[in-house]
This record gives sequence, structure tokens and C-alpha cells, in this order.
Amino acid sequence: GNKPAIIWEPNDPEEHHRVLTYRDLHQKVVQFANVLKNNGVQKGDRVCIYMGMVPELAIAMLACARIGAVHSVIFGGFSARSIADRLHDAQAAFIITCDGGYRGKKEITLKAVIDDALEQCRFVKKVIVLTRTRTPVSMIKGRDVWWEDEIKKVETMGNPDCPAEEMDAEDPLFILYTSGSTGKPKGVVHTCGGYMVYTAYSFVNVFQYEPGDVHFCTADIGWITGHSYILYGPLAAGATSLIFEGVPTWPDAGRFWDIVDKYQVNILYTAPTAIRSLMHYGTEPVSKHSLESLKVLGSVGEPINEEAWHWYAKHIGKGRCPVVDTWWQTETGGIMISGLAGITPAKPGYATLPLPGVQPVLVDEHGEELEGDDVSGNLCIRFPWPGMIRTTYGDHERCRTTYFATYENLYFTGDGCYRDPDGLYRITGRVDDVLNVSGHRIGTAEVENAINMHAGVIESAVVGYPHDVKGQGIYAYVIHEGHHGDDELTRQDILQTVTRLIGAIAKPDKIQFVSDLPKTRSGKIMRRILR
Ligand code: 7RM
Repeated sequence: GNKPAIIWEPNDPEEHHRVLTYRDLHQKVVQFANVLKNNGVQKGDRVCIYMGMVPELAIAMLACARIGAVHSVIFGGFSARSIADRLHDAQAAFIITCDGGYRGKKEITLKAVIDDALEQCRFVKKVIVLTRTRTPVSMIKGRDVWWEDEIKKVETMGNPDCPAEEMDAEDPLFILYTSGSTGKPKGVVHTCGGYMVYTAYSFVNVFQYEPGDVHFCTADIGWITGHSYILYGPLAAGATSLIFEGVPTWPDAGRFWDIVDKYQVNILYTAPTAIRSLMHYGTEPVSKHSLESLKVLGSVGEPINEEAWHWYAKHIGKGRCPVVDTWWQTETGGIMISGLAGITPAKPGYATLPLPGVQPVLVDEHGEELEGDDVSGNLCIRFPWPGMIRTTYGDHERCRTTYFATYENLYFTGDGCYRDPDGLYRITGRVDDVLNVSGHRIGTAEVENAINMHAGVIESAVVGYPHDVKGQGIYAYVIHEGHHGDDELTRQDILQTVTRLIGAIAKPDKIQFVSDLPKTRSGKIMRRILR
């Protein structure tokens, strides 16, 4: 119980950090689980969580799990409209949020965005609001309550116990929305038993976790990487997991390295986009730090280019730390193809080998299996694994057709892949209309729908293009009726529209006004030509 479960590093390095031992965390989870019960949350209810990277986010998720409620975390960058769509899809009547959040120099309003979302969601019964930034917020009588007040109520009750709800292994644990090739994000459902087994198994084996290790995964808990490798995997393994509220470049580009030295981090797990953005600052912000505690480095979210791989291994790992390039998806729950740190061979740009138990298959466009080595094809998985997607919330048929119908008896990942002469796997990127911008999955159709909502836009087509830092950038071709007017203003208006409808992460990097789009005879846009 005295072992640290969570170390929390705030956005502002001047603010005090926090350490929650396993005993502290348990006590806080029990307490907040009672808050949820007092507010009418029952087993099976969906609870939407829209918070910044504070320890209470982990507490809120675990409290849901404790009482059998299904959490659905929404990344803080999504707009009110995106939240409303997800609330409707999940029929979530409960929300946990913060007044605001800090991200580098920026302060983000969270409760205000929720308020806008709730204009369209009258079925929401309760909103629990944690104080973080003390920014003024509106609190609606009967609906909105303060986290702190609700905790006091539980304390006056003499802090009752809250036994963990007994769950079936196949009962849902959470829903997490992810983008696909259609305009509507899917609610990926993971279950209690398999997901926790798989995240713990993969965490321990891929990173070769040893008791006492401090693990720092820099992802946001709003994405699957944070769910699996900040929260569930490390905590199931009894590790110490670091939650960082801020961004890698504030107050300066040495922030990650400050944190590594301050807490003696042993395992660092980050994304190629973060590595590439830090590379731009040179080695000066790195060289001021020792980084001697590091034992293992991990990469996730997108293909890592060789230059970034070598920089990471040389300047951060000092040539001493194995680098594991981990391939997986929201739908797989945990790492599927990756090296085992220090045990299996590494090769820059390659995720390398399937985890023990995972059976990758490459198929050609006709669904024929490509056997042998030195072949490229679509990546599928042959046999079920504990962490696999169970359904897409509210639409099981959609889950079947998206993942299990393209190729008979196989799970289709949507990724292209090459198997080299040594049998090592290299992920080559999506083969569908999904973009990967800074490790964030964004559907081209979602962005197009948003652009098309803008008055005057007749049609649009969105494609990805190679981007130095983000991996992929978003390029939009737009047919606009008033386009002889002020192009720059129209461009800004379109960006505003996309930000309102999806969120700033989906804003196109480039907008080109065109008079027509290349199409097939059946009217399908020819993205290959646009790319
Ligand atoms: C964990 C996560 C999934 C998509 C996936 C790939 C891409 C993820 C790697 C990668 C090359 C990697 N889940 N991807 N990891 N590509 N090498 N190591 O990112 O659902 O958000 O995205 O990300 O295209 O299909 S996700």
C-alpha cells in the first residue's frame, strides 16, 4: 500500500507535484465511487469524462470501473459538437469534468464546452465538476455539482466502504471513440477481463518492467495509449505511473528530460511526433540532463522514421537503452507487434515481431494470404486475443463489417505492412481514408463533412501529405462558390468551422480552392490523384 501508484507532475513546474500511493489511490477511488453512487450512477451506466491530465481523472475512471459503470473519456481537444455526438451515441447521462485545464501557456475551458454540448443533450442528469483552474463557470441547479462538495458529503457519512462490483469478464469496462473511414466515429468497447489481462501482460513483457520501475507514458489519457499504458496496464502490474499535465515544450523543450531526472524515470513511452518536434531544438536542452535512470524507450502512434529513431536511441537512450517500436490500435486494446526490450532484435522503422500469442497475417487485395518473407500486404490478425474490440457501441453489425468482413476469418487492421527477409514487420501506414496527424487518428470523411457545413462550400476532398513534425498534415481541396472574394478570409472561416465541429486537432494545414475534383465515372473522388 505504501508503494507509489501515481506520480503527478503539474503543468507549471513551480506548482507542487503529488504522489498517490496504492493505499491513497484506493481510498480516493472508493470515496469517489460513493460520490458516483450518491449521484445515481449504477452498474452499466455510461459516464462521460472530459477532464485535463489531473490525478482525479484516473480516480474518476477507476471509480467507474469499481461500481461497474462504463467510462467514456473524451480528449480535451474535442469540441462541444463532438462531445454532443458522443453523448448521444453512448446515451451517457452522467458527466465528470473540470472547470478548466492547463496546457503549457494556454488555459482551456472544459466546463464551458460541456455547457455548449449539453444544449443539445437534455438527457444528461448530472455533471460533476472538479476545481482546477478556478475559472468562473455556470452551475445549473439540480444538474451541476462540485466534486469537492460531493466528497465532503461522503466524508460526513463517515467514509463508507464501497466493495467492488462483481463483474463478468465480458462485461464492458469502457467505450472509447475512434475515427474510421466514415464520417461518424465508432465507440470501441473493451471488457473488464480481457482488456486488463492484455494491458498488464503487454506492459510487463514489452517494457520488461521490473518491480520498482517508474513508468512515464507521455500520451493523453483521452487516447487509448493513456488508458492502456498510463492507467490499466501499469497499475494492474503494480508499477508507478507518471501523469504529466503539461506539454513537452513548455516552459522549454527540456521539460520531458527535467521530469525524467526529477522522478528517476526508468521507462519512457512517447510518440514519434513528440520526438521530431524536440529534435528541432537540437541536443542542447537534452545535454543539461543526466537521463541515467532510463532503461527502456518506447514509441507509439505512427510509423517512426529512421532519423527520429536514431536520435531517440542516441541522445535520449545514450546508446544504452533498447527502443521498442510498438504497433497497436484503439481496437486491439494493447500492443500487438513490438520488440521485447533488450530481448528481441530491434530494427529502426520496424515494429519487428508479434507479441507471443499474436498471429499477424499479410493478405493481398484479393484476400489471398501472402506467405514467406519479403512481402507487402494488408495487415490482419488471425486469432483472437484478450484485448480485442468486442463491439462498437450500439451497432454490433458495424463492428462486424468494419473489422471482420473484409477478409474471411480475419481481423482487418486497416494498415499496410511489409515483412522483411528476416520475418520482421514494418507498418507502412493506413490503407483506408484515415489520417494520422501527430499520432491522432482523424477520418478524412469527418473533416470533409465539417468543411462542407461551411456556407458557400460546395464540395471538398481531404488527403494527407507528409509533414516534418506531425507525420501527416491535412490538405483540403475545396470548391467554394464565392471563391473570387477574399480567399484568406474564407480560409479562416473554414478553419473556424472545423474547429467548432470537430476540434482544433482536425484543422487542415493547407486549403486549396479548386473549381473541380477528379472523380471516377461512378462519382468517387480519386484521392490517389489528389495526394
Ligand atoms: C496506439 C494507437 C492506430 C493507428 C494504427 C497505425 C498507427 C500506431 C504505430 C502505428 C506505425 C507504430 N492507437 N500506428 N502505432 N504505425 N508504427 N508503432 O495509436 O487507434 O489511435 O491509432 O496508428 O496506423 O492503425 S490509434
